[in-house]
Amino acid sequence: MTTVITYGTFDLFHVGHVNLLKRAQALGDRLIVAVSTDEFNESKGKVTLVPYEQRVAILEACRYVDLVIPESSWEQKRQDIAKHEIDTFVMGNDWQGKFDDLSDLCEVVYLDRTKDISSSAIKQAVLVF
Ligand code: C2G
Repeated sequence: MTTVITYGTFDLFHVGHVNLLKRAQALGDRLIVAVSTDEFNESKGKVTLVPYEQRVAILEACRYVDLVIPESSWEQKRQDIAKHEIDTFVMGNDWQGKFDDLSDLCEVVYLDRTKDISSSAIKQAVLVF
């Protein structure tokens, strides 16, 4: 059994997230998603509209996701990879190269982002509406 992991905020869940998760899940038998906690997002300088518990519930309802865990620090990835026996680490290519240091532990894959959609664009559109 091969296990894939990916990390993110997943605020205002949208088709870009779905496309990422679908392709990530296709790279193995099981997909784990580490969701940024509200506190971690604050440290990222990221304002989220959807609280952590709701972002977890939405991801757990996604057919491509097998397990959701909290992401509370930048440094936890190596520990997560060991603990969950990860074979493949996946991120969208806006992170291209940023996690290559993990390649001694597992395969590192960057997938093309879905064009013309983002949580921040949705926020902007809602504010204007
Ligand atoms: N994504 C995508 N296409 C989009 C928007 C997002 O493929 N149109 C991908 C991102 O590349 C990322 C994932 O969806 O891999 C989650 O995106 P965010 O919620 O914006 O995650 P981010 O804030 O980048 O947090 O430690 C890593 C961080 O937690 C990543």
